[in-house]
Amino acid sequence: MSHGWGYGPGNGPDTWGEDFPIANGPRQSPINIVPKDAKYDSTLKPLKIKYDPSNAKGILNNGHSFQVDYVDDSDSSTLTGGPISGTYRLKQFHFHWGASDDRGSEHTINGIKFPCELHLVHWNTKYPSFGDAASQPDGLAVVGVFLKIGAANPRLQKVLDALDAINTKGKQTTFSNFDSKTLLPGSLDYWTYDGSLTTPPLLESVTWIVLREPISVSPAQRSASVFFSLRPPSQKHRAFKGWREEYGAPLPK
Ligand code: SG7
Ligand code: ZN
Repeated sequence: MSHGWGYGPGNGPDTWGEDFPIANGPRQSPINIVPKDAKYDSTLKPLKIKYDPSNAKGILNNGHSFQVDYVDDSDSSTLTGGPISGTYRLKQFHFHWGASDDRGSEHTINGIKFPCELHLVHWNTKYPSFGDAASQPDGLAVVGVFLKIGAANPRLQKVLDALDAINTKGKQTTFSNFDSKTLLPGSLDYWTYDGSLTTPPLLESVTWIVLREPISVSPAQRSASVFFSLRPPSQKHRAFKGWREEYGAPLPK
């Protein structure tokens, strides 16, 4: 795998372990979430999310995904509560799209894949920087949101409109005044487990918080991102290897 990791036939998830042995580690993500096996944990708190739209800085095509980056030099955009202790700052959000509507998400629910999964990445401010936090067991907290095909989602449009400007790897453009809280669903019910980054270096530093309620994206909006061809193909190799116990906040039946 000397040419670097990716999602193609020769450098996809099943090969990542060659350069990143942690791929076979004990807390690798993503996982298949089985709601009926999740244990209700009364000590889990509600999520508290405070995002300052003026912290949005730019949108970047990193070659694997596109991400919206935030200024993170103060506690103005933070995640607290839920399963985490202390304060985590928003660093960026990004999406994982599939090549077709029946795949794309990294996590699955009862084996079901969604066409897309949004990840909001936060780092623990008990460490000096994102880079330092990224290798610590309690360094990162990522909120995962599934996207389903349905009604057009006006809150996503500004992100999708920016994609034309970043259609090749390494391109970036300014992206300002965006409230990422508007991307979240109405309910903040979640499943949580201790996991990892889902791309190399696969560091086992992520407290995953996967929201139960998906948000919607219309077929037309979906195609705006598909031309982009940054979507991971199926994540079958590692994603659904095993089952793991999750701990959930109260979820309606
Ligand atoms: C995406 O997913 C990028 C990465 C991210 C990775 O490929 O957004 O971000 C950067 C800065 O390259 O890696 C360290 C990090 O955030 C994995 O993130 S994820 O586990 O939330 N999917
Ligand atoms: Zn991700």
